[in-house]
Amino acid sequence: MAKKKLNIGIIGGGFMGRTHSNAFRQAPEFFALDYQPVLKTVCTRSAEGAAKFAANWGFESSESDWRKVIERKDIDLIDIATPNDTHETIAVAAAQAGKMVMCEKPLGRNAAEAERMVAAVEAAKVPNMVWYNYRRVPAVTLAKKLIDEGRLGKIFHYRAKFLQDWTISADVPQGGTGTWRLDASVAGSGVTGDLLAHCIDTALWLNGGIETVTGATETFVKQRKHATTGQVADVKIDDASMFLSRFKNGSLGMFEATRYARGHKALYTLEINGEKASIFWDLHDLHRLQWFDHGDEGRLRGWRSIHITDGDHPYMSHWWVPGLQIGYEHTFVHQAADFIEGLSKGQAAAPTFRDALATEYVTDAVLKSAASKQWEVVKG
Ligand code: NAI
Ligand code: SOE
Repeated sequence: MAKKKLNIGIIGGGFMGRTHSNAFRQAPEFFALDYQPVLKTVCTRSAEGAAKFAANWGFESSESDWRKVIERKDIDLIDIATPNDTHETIAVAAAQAGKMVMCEKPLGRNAAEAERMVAAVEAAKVPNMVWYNYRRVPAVTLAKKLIDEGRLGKIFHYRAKFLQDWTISADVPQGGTGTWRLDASVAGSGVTGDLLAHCIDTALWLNGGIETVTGATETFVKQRKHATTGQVADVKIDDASMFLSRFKNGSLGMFEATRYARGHKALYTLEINGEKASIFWDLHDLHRLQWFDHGDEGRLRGWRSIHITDGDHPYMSHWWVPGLQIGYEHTFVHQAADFIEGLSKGQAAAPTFRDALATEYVTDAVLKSAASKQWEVVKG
C-alpha cells in the first residue's frame, strides 16, 4: 500500500536546515514509518541560496518568502530552522493556517514569545515539536530509561555544562550568518538561551521540574562591530551564564555555559548522582554512558563505560550491526522519526511546544536572577 505523504516546507537553509533535510531524508530509510516525508520546498532569505540548497538536498522547489510557503495548500508541515527572532511570527502564522509546526530551539527569544507560540498551536490543535535533539542521543535516552526504572533511586545532584570558545576574539561581529547569536535583538539572550537551554531541556526531562534558581552572567567583550550596520555597538547578550537550582524532587542542580572556555568547541556534559547509582555523559564521546552502580559486588564496583552500539540500546536496532557507531546527525533523524510515528499513533512526540515553554521559564528566571542577584522562582 502506498504510504501517506507528509509534505514539508523547511524555513531556513543554514546549519539546521541541513540537519533537518538530512533527517527527513534518512528517517524513512531506517524506520518503518506510515508517512513518507516529501521535501516540498525550502525557504531562505536569498532566492539564489534557496534554489541552490533545494537542488543540493532534493527539494521540489524553493522560496525566499516564508509567507508563501505557509500559503501553499500542498504543505502539511512547516519546519522552522531560522534564527530565534523569526520563530514566533512564523510558528503562529503556520499554526493559524492549520499546518503542523516543528521549530528549532529556543522556542522563542523569551517566555512571553514562547507562551504565544504554545497558545497558537494548542488553539489550532496542530501537532508540534521543538528540536531539542540531545534527548535523542541513544546514551541520553538510555539514561532516561534507567532513571525511570528507578535504578538511581533518590536523586541528589544534577550537574550540566555546555562549553564553547568561538567568541573569545573581539573581532567576531554581532549580527550576520551564525554570528546573529551575538545580537540580542535576534537571539534574545546569549548562552543562556543558546546553550543552557539544551542543558535545561535535558534536565527537565531526566530529573523533573525546577522550582528556584540563582544565576550569574557576564559579557566579557562589551562592544562589537555589527555585521549589517558596520557600527560598533554595545553587546547585550550574555557570553557566560551559570546557575544553581532546586528541583521539585529535592535535588540540587548546577549548570554552566560559556563561549569563553578556550579549547572547548561543544563540550556538553551531564552528571546525575542518585542514592543507588550515578550517570555521566559527554557529547564528545556521545555513544558512551558512564555508569556507577552501588549495587555491584564490592570487589568489582566501579565506573562502567557502556558502549551504546548494541541493538538493545535505544534507537540502535535501526542502524548498523552491533559494535558500530552513529553520531550527531542521527539525533535529528531519531527526532524526525519519532515525530512521524507520533502522527501515526495520534500521540504527540516530546518535547512539544508546551514542554519547551518550561525551559523558557527557567532561562527567563536565570536571567532575572542574574540581574536581581536573588534566588528567583521559576514560573509554571
Ligand atoms: P544559520 O545562520 O546557519 O541559518 C539561518 C538560515 O535562516 C539561513 O538560511 C537564512 O537565510 C535563513 N533565514 C533567516 N531569516 C529568514 C527569513 N526571515 N526567512 C527565511 N529564511 C530566513 O542558523 P542555524 O545555526 O541553522 O540556526 C537556526 C536555528 O536553529 C536557531 O534558532 C538556532 O538556535 C537553532 N540551532 C539549534 C541547534 C540544535 O542543536 N538543535 C544547533 C544550531 C542551531
Ligand atoms: C552554537 O554554536 C550552537 O550551534 C547552538 O546554537 C546549538 O544549539 C548547539 O547544539 C551547538 O552550538
